[in-house]
Amino acid sequence: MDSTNRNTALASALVEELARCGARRAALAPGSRSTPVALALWRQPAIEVAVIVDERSAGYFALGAAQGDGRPAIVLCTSGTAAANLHPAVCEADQAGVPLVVLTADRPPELRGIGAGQTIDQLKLYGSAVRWFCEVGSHDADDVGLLHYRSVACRAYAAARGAPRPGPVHLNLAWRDPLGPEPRPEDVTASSPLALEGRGERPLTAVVSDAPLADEALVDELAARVSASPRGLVVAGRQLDETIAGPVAALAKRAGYPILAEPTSQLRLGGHDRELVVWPYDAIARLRPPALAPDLVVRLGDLPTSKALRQWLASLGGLRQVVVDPSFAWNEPSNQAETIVRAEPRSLAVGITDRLPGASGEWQAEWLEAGRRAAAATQAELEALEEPTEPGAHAALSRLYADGDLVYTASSMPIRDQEAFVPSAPAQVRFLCNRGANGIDGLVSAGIGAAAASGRPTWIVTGDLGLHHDMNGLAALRHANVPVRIVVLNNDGGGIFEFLPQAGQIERDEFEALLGTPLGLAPERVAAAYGVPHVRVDRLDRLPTAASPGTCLIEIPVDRRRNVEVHRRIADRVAESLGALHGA
Ligand SMILES: Cc1ncc(C[n+]2csc(CCOP(=O)(O)OP(=O)(O)O)c2C)c(N)n1
Ligand SMILES: [Mg+2]
Repeated sequence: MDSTNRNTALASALVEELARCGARRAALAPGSRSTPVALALWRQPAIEVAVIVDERSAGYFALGAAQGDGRPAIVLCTSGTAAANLHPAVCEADQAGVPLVVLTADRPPELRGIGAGQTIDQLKLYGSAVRWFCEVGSHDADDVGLLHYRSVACRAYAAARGAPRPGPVHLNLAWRDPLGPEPRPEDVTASSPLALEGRGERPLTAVVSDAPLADEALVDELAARVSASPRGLVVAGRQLDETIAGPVAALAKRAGYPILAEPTSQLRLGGHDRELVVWPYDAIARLRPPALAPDLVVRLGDLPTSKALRQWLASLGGLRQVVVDPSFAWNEPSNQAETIVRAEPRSLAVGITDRLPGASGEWQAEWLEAGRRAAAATQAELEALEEPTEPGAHAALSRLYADGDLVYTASSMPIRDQEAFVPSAPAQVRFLCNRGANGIDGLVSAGIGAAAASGRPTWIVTGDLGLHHDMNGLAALRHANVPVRIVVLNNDGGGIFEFLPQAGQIERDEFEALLGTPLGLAPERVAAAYGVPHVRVDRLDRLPTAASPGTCLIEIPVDRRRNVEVHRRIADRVAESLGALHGA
């Protein structure tokens, strides 16, 4: 603890406890009012600090960092609109269940609401988006004050990590002058060793919790349900736990259930048994083949992004859905789940697998054959195309993803095309995204934060408007000491909107003005502004040589309207190849 003055003592006690709880990373934006905490973070050897000027970017960087190393990340800013700029990342962290400790500096109560500078109402600023808000208070550095700061830090860390659901917490910290480390040793009046030093290596209060284990009766009952439903599917959407892949694959095998896995489920690619992974399920679901309609779905993670899959499952009247969600979210946009299971998924999968007799294999064979045909039809169509296309780009990129890589993918078309066109493969790749609140506003920062915290070579795959939205994020590249390859699918505007009914309902000039919004962005100039090498790839077969092994911005020029056409042609080709299978 730094006993230079009251503020240094309180701030360093808070940071000391966060470090003892396990915090290893902080993103902070500059400002005067936050100096006591900024200095404490900077001087705390266990915590690596990234200083990022733009608070929106710092918030997303911390969000990515928390996903990159699985620990709560700290983000700190000064008072005023700085704190409001953290709001997007807080919303994403809330809805995606990502642990963040948000520290906002504030003026003390006597300086609020009287026209003092840089002061807004920061109390409960993020509303219901945070797991816990605390107005920490302006204490003296006495026993009561220091113990409170230490205790608040432990509680904040625990609440962010998950009690029971991970997410953001917000501590509002008011500081009176002096904000810098001006010596006032008489300020520190605490005498209790616990208040002054805490517990040494260990946090003042360690909060011990774990996802609940399913009891035997529940496992029996779920296993009976799976046994009674030979036409079942495992459906896996975004989730962060790579260790469930093996047990879930084993469950699927014993049950005879195909696995429809979005890349962000961490189940589509990897070293686990992927024999039952059917990756082109988006193309299959568009056709709604009656022979492949399931009667039971066991779902892990979010519902996959594919609208075709969501709509097909929702249309199946008799379908029973079991959602495994240990984090106590209500992650059930279909409103049709029969059961939500609050239990640790690995041991649940093992328990169910052990109780299953084994399956006949006919059902899975039909699904696997459909998957093979859809994959072959997709590939044939992509190979026939000369120019780069968005589906082709994702397929080509996936061939470059190597063991240990991290791929952070933007909302809008990139996340959808990744889901539809990245084949299952053995490379051990971690897929992240901002699909809690689906914003396009912080992808570059989040990707770089994930790269910095994970130490994995990283691919950030974004649209051109996504790059535009977060080009400030490129400034954070200096905090990543691994290669970060930023792939920009440049279709000059919002390509996703071309797929909307509005595209056919309004005049083209209205569409371009209101939705297409071409900016004529020149990625090479954006890259140059931040000193990042830029390469444009006009033919996908040049991608492997163009993608340098180091940090770079790779621009792939594509066409929005042509993209719609390519998607339709692939869908038609898959329909033909599956039609033959199902006699349509
Ligand atoms: C912060 C935020 N603002 C607006 C939107 C609405 N929105 C969704 S997709 C999109 C266009 C994205 O364009 P781009 O990044 O180029 O990707 P593309 O659609 O071309 O694949 C917009 C504006 C959003 N999701 N998030
Ligand atoms: Mg675009």
